[in-house]
Amino acid sequence: MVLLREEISLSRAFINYADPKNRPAKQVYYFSMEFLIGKLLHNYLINIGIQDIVAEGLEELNIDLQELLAQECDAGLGNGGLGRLAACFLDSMAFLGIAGHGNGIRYKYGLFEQKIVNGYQTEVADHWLKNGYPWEVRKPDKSVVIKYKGKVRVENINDRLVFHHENYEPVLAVPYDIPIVSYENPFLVNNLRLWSAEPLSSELDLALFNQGNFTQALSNKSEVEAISYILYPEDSNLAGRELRLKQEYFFVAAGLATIVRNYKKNHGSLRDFSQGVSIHINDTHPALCIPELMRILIDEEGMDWEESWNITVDAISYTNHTIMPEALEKWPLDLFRNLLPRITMIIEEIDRRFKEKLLRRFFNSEELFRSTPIIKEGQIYMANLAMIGSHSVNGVAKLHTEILKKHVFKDFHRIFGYKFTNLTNGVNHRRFLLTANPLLSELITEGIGPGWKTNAGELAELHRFKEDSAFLDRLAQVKYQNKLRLAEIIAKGQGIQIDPHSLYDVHVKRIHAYKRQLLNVLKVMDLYNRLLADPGSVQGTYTFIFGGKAAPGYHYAKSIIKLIHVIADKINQEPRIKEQLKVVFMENFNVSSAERIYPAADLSEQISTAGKEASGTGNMKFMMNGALTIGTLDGANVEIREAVGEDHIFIFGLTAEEILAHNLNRTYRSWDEYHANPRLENILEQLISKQFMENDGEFRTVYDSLLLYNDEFFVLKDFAAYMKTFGEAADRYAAQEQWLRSSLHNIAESGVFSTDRTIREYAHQVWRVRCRRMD
Ligand code: 26V
Repeated sequence: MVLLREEISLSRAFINYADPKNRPAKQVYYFSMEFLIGKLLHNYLINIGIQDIVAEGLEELNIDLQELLAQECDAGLGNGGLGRLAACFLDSMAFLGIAGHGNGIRYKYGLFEQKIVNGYQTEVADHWLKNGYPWEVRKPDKSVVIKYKGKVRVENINDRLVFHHENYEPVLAVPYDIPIVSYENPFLVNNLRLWSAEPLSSELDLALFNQGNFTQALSNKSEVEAISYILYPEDSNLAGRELRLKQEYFFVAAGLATIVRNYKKNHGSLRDFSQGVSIHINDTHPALCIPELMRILIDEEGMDWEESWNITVDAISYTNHTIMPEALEKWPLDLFRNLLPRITMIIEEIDRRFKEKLLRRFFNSEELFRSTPIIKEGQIYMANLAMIGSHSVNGVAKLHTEILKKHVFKDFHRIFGYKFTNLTNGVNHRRFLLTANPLLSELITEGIGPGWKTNAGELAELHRFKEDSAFLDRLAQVKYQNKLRLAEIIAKGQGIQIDPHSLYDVHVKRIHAYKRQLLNVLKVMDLYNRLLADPGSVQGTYTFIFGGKAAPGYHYAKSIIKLIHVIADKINQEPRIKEQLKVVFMENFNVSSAERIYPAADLSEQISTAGKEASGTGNMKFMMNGALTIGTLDGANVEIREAVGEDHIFIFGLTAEEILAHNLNRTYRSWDEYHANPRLENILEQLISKQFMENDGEFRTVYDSLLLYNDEFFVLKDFAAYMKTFGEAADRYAAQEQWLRSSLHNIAESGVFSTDRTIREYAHQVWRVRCRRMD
């Protein structure tokens, strides 16, 4: 590993950045609170192109490369989709020759490790740094002082207001750099910079220490270190805690300070800053980039408001990743003012000027005045700040962007229509296909050559083999081998024997009511009931695989995990059906286990309530690995259907529009579904039956959510359609050759979902930066 790092720095030495032709036109900085990077060694070996030679060398030393790879810790500095997308983007930016760097937080503890105890999720701290991390380089000389609290003194000097931030509490931000190596381009290494919080000076603590004030000395230190201590494990509910806001300002201020410092070193002045720098904010968590850049330009560079504002808006772009109202960030103004007094002043001024302009342009539209201001009723709305302070706003799938424009941000769309674009997500196909599925990758390369690795669109050439039964047989063999591998992992991990010939129906993602793992559970219960009542009523054998973490305080999601385990125990032990159905919950679903699961899946469950899942990216990873999707018309499922055609995907359920109409007109009554469907009625009663569940009414809240609270996520409404469509999928699977053809068809059409495509779109449309790798 040491050798590798030397190689990397060696490769850097070859580039003369002083030579303008080597200097990338523009630097892109991707600000994200989360980077779910997973393991890196395998990725490095593949990207540098030395996997085989390293494997051979290790063999001579009697070391198995796979075993070695397994030793690396999985860097889980993210919750789910948003964080993994950021990691895929870094890879594709490096591949395309964009000077694109990540900027985030070096959490001492990443996303908790999930341990299942008696069917319940428990959380264990993820001390991923405990044995050191070989890929990071600490850069203490590039540290930055971050200022919290204190007071702002305003002075009038020569008719100019000058702002002095005094009596602040300083925190030292120390960067750690992780190299992002480009695929097949050893000369291009980008940087992921993660910031760690440390007390500014040990002397300060020492002074307190020497006075005998030990407790105070230590508590100052831990208060500071708390900032980069832990990743918040909530991905859909903002607790509005001060520490989280501290984290947000921390990596924003540290990142911008170094960017500005570098830029000034190379260009002298900041006048053309936005021509040389793009700052992308991944959701609203880094939205403080807007007031912080304004602060630097005004307070430190002495620019006037107008010029600073133009530079800021021109440099910054924003991606929205969710429309769930409870995940849209808002903060109490008082909390803000106390923690970030100068930043709050700037936000107030941005808000004041925005309202002033609004009044001039839309003087008679009350609705606009109600919805768009940044500060309302004592709260700061971060999405509104992000909309107003950036030149580009994008959603992450076509449907999602439409919902943003027509509903969630419709008033902003009236004002800033020109800012809105759609940039459909992708996944890094070199990680989730080339690296994660070597058998399939070899088969593809044998069939169409290696070009798909650098141009995922070439996967379309696989269509040639649709009628080639020898090729389809080999595709089946590859899938079987991958299923066997997963069966072994499951047997070893939880002692459950699954049949690799059965249909693997896989539902892995964060556990959330809107993602409707419950709908899948109801399906499994129904199959179970039918099989018990009439053994011939269900054909085929099935393995239902679930996986995913629940936010620690999200009780409903935790009950769903328990429910899956109760049903799994019941089914797996039932002698009359255990040969036909199996249910497995994969503990601690993370990037590494995902890389084993996707290649082994037959059916990909993407069954969120239409309109709720912004895009989804697991759906794309499954598709690339030859799984067929059963899903609703939600997020990028819509575009997967567009790509493969409706014969090669199993779509069911209400559309986003229908759901909207039900909500608007209050026309949905979940009791009607209950009464209309005896099978459903039976399952629901089983949920609260002490005999059936063998517990004390533990799932009453789940039952109540469906009936007493009128089933907010339309689980019951979509149940019948889901069962019918699942039946169709099962029939297709039974007709193996047809299934294989569809599977190949999905792989062939998956190229468009590579982040290489997504990043090219960002580069052209948003960042206006050239890709050095030609289009
Ligand atoms: C939101 C919040 C809300 C407040 C507390 C902390 C916290 C942390 C993370 C988030 C982000 C949730 C948004 C998210 O992960 N969205 C997912 O983004 C994926 C990439 O665009 C997309 O595929 C998923 O559909 C979307 O749910």
